[in-house]
Amino acid sequence: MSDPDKTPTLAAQITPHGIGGIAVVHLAGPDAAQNLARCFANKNKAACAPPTPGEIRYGFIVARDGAILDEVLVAATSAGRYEINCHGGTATVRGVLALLRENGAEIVGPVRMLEEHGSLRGKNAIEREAYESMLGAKSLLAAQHLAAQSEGALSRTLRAVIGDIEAKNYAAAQAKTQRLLETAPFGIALARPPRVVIAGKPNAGKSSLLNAILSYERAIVSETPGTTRDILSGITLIDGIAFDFHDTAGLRRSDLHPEIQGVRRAEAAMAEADCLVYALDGSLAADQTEITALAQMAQNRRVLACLNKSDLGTNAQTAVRLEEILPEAEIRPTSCVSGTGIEELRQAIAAKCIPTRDAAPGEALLFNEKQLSVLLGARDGLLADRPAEDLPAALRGLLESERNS
Ligand SMILES: Nc1nc2c(ncn2[C@@H]2O[C@H](COP(=O)(O)OP(=O)(O)OP(=O)(O)O)[C@@H](O)[C@H]2O)c(=O)[nH]1
Ligand SMILES: [Mg+2]
Repeated sequence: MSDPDKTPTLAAQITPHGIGGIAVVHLAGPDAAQNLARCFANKNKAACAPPTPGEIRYGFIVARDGAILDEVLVAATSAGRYEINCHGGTATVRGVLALLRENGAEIVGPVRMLEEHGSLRGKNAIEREAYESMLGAKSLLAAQHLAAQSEGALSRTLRAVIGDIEAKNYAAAQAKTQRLLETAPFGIALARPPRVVIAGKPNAGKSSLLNAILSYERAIVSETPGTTRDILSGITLIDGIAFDFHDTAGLRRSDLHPEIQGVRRAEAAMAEADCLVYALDGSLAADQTEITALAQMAQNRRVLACLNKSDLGTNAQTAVRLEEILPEAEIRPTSCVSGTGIEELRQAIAAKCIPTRDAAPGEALLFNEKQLSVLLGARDGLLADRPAEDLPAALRGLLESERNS
């Protein structure tokens, strides 16, 4: 059993996994120097001491049986912290990490390494989560805003809200809470691109819409109804924000096993969508069952109806039926042949998913569902005549370091 009070010696690959010229492994902790000394050899392949802080040494990583694993450059970035520059390639790095483990290090991911021995040390849970989300950011805009949260933008605002509540300055706390809640759809979308599912009957033009939205031929398009079976996805940026689009099988009854499976997958994707783009061939008369189903969908989720094939003319009856169940702004005429309406559809999707996008650089943003739910609770508490005593505790819970809590 390891001593829980003792900081462990950790090893982590901090460059991405895959094939590359160089891979960097970090080794840090109280036993890092001994660990490295057991497997590091100099240019003459003789055992040698690891470098001292500020020094870089050329040498080899040598297995216990004397086999050379890799030719490396080892830098000591500070006392007990080493950067081993190995040759890239999954097998080499795996071998080096396995040897460091045999020598006593715990193998961890880059975020854990940063938490224990790097720039995440001292950050609270929110700041670490922001950092982790920033590593997976799909756009520069997302990376910038998440970096600001990692640097403390949201933590500072939450502390200010707690301070306002403790000083019984409820109006100020309410105003800050309200602003944070407004930012949530934007912040959450930056941390996890909204899932937009394109659904509808076979041949409505769903795959054509996906291709037009992504601006490349992601999906097979054909005049044969029932072409798409599997879910096809693609990420694209709209005004600098990433959206995750999914094309699905046309919804219809079928006796064919693959098509039945396709429709099941489509329905499952629709259930998980942040926004549903329901495509209709707008040149044809829509059937009432489809309109009724669409009206039901629109009751509990974000839905946009797409009257596709507008270049073939729009069936007046279909347009009227849609207007009976959806606001005009949510009915988008499009043509995948001429491109008409595609940019407007993209903008409508972005507006539907993210009503407020006016966050200033560096502004505090809520960026995950847990934060949203705590802040919704805080707002309700603040709206009550006497705000609950435990409100500051709930907000503080977000800030606490998960590892120490
Ligand atoms: N005129 C016209 N034809 C279109 C338009 N969009 C798609 N089509 C055509 O309609 C047919 C079906 O298009 P798809 O994009 O494959 O339709 P889908 O909804 O994905 O069909 P399934 O995968 O079978 O469910 C193809 O022949 C397309 O070229 C459009 O806006 N105008
Ligand atoms: Mg298709």
